[in-house]
Amino acid sequence: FTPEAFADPGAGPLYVQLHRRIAEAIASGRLQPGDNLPPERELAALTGLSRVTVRKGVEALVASGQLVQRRGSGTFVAPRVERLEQALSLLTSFTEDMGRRGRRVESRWLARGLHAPAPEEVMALGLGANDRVARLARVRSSDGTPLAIERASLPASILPDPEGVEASLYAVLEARGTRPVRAVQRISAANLGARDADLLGVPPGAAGLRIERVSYLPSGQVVEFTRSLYRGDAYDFAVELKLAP
Ligand code: 16G
Repeated sequence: FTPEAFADPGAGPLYVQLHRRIAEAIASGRLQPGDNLPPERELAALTGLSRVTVRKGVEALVASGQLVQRRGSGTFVAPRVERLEQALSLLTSFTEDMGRRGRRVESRWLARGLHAPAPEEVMALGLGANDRVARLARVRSSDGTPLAIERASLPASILPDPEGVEASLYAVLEARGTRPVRAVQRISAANLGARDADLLGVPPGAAGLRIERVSYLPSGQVVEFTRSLYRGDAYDFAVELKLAP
């Protein structure tokens, strides 16, 4: 652990600079998961910042999940998340995917309600002029680790009561006979902005996977238009390929 780990202070309040310098040292691998951070007093001496500033910067990194504090033994770089391999060929739900692995599912709701649709929702869902849209936005976690932010839009005719979805959306749809049977999914690379990174407990700018899913009923009616951001450090998407006929 060297002072060079804290090169280039950048701009902003001092504690934000410290936050950024430590976050960058973690992102670049100069600080490794499990590394012990020097005590507050030493960090202050190393960086030339006051102990109050150091404490604020470290607290912000603990809050965003990049550092962990263990009483009595100090502050550590958070352990790397276990990677999950996710098959791409089956139309499954997050709850089912985690259940199959014997993992717990937690969802933190960001928003849930009926709205006037945005133009891209009108397009994706094939809505009419007066149709409303049900929006469900949540951070999806498993065994305490946030893995993805999902923002689902459904026609209100399919989901008139978004507040009624407590856990699994697909379980609610299944019970009503409107579970999708087909979907088109698009995956692209993204760097996570500050807010999304914070929700996922990773440094701002960390690698993410943007996934868009449009799913359909057998009739061809669109059920959901879901935009998700998955943690790039947590997911491997796998698909089986067959020889072209
Ligand atoms: C998956 C789907 C999402 C769907 C959700 C339902 C992807 C990228 N997304 O996460 O489109 O809305 O499952 O999950 O696979 P739930 O039934 O657990 O609420």
